[in-house]
Amino acid sequence: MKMKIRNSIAALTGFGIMYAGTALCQTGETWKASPEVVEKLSKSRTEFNYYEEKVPAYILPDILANASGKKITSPKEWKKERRQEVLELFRENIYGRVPATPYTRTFKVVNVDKYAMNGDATLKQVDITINSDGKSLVIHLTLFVPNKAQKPVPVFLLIDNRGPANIDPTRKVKSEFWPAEEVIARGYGIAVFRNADLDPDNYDQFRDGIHPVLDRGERQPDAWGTISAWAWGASRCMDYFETDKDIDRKKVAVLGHSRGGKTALWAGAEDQRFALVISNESGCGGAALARRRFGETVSRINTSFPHWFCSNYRKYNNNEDALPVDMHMLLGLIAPRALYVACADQDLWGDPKGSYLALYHSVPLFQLLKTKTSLPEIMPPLNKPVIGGKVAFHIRDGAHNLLLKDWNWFMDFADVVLK
Ligand code: GTR
Repeated sequence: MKMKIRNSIAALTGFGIMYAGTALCQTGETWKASPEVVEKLSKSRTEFNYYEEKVPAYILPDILANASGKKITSPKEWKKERRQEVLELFRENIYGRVPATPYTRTFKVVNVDKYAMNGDATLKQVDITINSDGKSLVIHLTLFVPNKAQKPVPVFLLIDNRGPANIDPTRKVKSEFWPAEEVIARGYGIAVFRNADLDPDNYDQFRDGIHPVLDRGERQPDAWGTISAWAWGASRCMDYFETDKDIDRKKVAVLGHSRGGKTALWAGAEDQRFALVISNESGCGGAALARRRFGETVSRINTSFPHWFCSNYRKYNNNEDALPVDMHMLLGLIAPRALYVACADQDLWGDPKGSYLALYHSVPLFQLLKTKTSLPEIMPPLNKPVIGGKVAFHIRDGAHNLLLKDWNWFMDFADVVLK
């Protein structure tokens, strides 16, 4: 049953939520893509859609129903049955499965500076070594904790997908991408590891990084891709946090930008120890609804980055409607924990509106799990973050990037949900 609904944001059907790709009739202040940006991007990438009115009609899978259409009506049903099923669907079809290979891990604090940042913070550098069957890999974790803290602190863990200049432990080079001083000043710990420690970001048939350490036998269509490997690395950092008395292990936020944002979402879905998940401009394969086919598409991402996802994901190239999930369900896997989705107005490639809609349609799950969460149907205006209980969203002016402005809004939310 497919029908196009005009001038209405959504209509409930027996199967899910139906959407129209037509311009929505909205009252109140809201963000709309600048026509100049739309035109410019459309000209530079002619095979992709940047026009809201050209988004096809689509039906989202019902976040509160199981595979046979039966409604999930209680937190118990979700936690005991459906959560695991949804997680499996994302493993099987998008990110791939982590191998069950046994491994050991050790933590070695290789450097401590109690007078970092002119005495404001303590720096710890920790080598997390993974060993399996004589093969090993080291994750280099950098962590600052505020010296004036009277008790264990909440911490932000950034999955760094940029160069080392963004995460300088000596603080000679500073970057808004990882604004350590500002985060320490607000009473949080701040940590980072490089995604490349887990898996260098190139398509090499999975011959480097963690793959040769843990992969066994022939590679399967649901074998973990690079994003899953990076997310697994975030969990190994979490393992370390659980041993560090300066850190409040119940208040760890995982955060990433762009491909790192996709990774943060998957890390939070797989590992429920993360109390707050922050996705900055994660786009396709992250927060943006795949079915909208706005900006980057499944087919494009699987072609440009064939190593990011499991090979099953390619079944959905130009075939998004066949996906048994969409990204509102990925966001739902974070519930009832806290979740922040952020976008930038020039980054239409990452589909800001599709990211907001995914967040909006994850809300019923946060509500089922008895959190006081709600969001307006219409997207907030530029530079006006919206906090709706356990979820938050902003669209910042400017280019695809992670800036101090974003971090400040993330910390405002953390002040509410973590402190
Ligand atoms: C782009 C890619 C996006 C996003 C981005 C990034 O080339 O198409 O999905 O991940 O890279 O990571 O900066």
